Amino acid sequence: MARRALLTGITGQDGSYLAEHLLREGYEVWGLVRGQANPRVARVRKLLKDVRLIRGDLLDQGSLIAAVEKVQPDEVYNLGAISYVPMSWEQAELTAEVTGMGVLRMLEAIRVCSGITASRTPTGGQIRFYQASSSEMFGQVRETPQTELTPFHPRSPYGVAKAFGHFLTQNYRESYGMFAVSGILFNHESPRRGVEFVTRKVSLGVARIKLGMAKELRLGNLDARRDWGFAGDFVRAMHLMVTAPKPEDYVIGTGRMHSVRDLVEVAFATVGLNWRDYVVTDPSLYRPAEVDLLCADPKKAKTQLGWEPKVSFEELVQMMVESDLRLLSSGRDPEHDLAW
Ligand code: NDP
Ligand code: GDR
Repeated sequence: MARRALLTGITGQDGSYLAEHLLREGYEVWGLVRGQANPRVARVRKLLKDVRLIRGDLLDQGSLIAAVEKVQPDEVYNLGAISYVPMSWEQAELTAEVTGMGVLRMLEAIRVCSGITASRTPTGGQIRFYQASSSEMFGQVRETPQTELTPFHPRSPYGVAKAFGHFLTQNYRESYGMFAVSGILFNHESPRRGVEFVTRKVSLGVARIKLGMAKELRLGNLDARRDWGFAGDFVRAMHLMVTAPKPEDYVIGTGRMHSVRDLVEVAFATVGLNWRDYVVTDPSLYRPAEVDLLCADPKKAKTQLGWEPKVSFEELVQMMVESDLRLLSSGRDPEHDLAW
């Protein structure tokens, strides 16, 4: 019988790539979707035809228990979150509830449905759990590159909520013997990335300027440095972690760091333009507390899981700019149409 996976965050970037990957691997894939008339659900229904959808919300414990009971998954991937860092200052409590407490609710749903209780000899249950942890937990870094052992100093309510979910996942593994793992993923991008994130904002901005639809691109801190990889590569790592012989946490990134300035330079060069002629720095886009630099040391994932990224930074930026040129040229609206 096909293995069954339940994904939260199916309407997001990673949910789409992971669903496709698991379907290729022969899984029966279920996606948890929320809301009464969520327009992203209709698009997912159209684009991920083989995924079965079930209603539920990370804010609603009962709905998660009902979903786990109905789907009877072998694996649960918790990708759902409020994931845009600036929003976590505007709606800190909601971020804590969804991105932090949502992890507790999903772990509890699995625990209750598996009949696992606290005891000296925990049973662990059959369901394997993946938590989407983040390099934002490192925040103000004390060492670089960052490994699984680097201490956390989150710099946003989002990073704090992710740290809560991370420690809780570890705790359920230790307390109940559950197969529960966290992937500490560094920034990963794609043509399906939300338009609010810097890579997609840049690829769209470049495409608009190239097509004569805009004259400038307003950005915040150009000095911030990140380890940017391709989302399609990173979802393979999630699956490898969940199907590994032992439950362990892994850092996933490329090990190469670039600044936002490097990003705009490469993106504008893709269409033969000089970024200096178009980019405007806007102080209102700076964050109350910035994460200056993040760079992964993915040695453990390479050694133990055999995972390595395939797409380079330059190939990723080119892929995103070309996709947005196609999207805009075909008259579609990037704020409302998915780029796939
Ligand atoms: P997206 O922002 O693209 O997707 C977020 C998903 O969360 C959406 O499907 C959204 O659904 C869902 N969601 C939001 N609120 C709730 C809720 N109350 N209940 C259930 N689902 C909800 O994120 P990504 O795909 O980029 O990231 C996936 C996960 O990985 C996130 O947890 C993110 O924090 C984490 N992460 C991402 C990294 C990256 O670089 N992309 C790096 C490290 C971690 P809806 O359509 O209903 O709003
Ligand atoms: P990040 O991604 O906060 O790292 O979180 P984002 O793309 O939003 O920012 C990256 C860096 O770029 C700087 N920046 C800008 N960012 C945005 N969004 N818009 C701008 O105009 C702009 N100008 C400069 C930011 O200051 C920042 O330093 C992402 C999310 O996917 C999280 O959910 C995930 O956990 C982390 O990556 C790893």
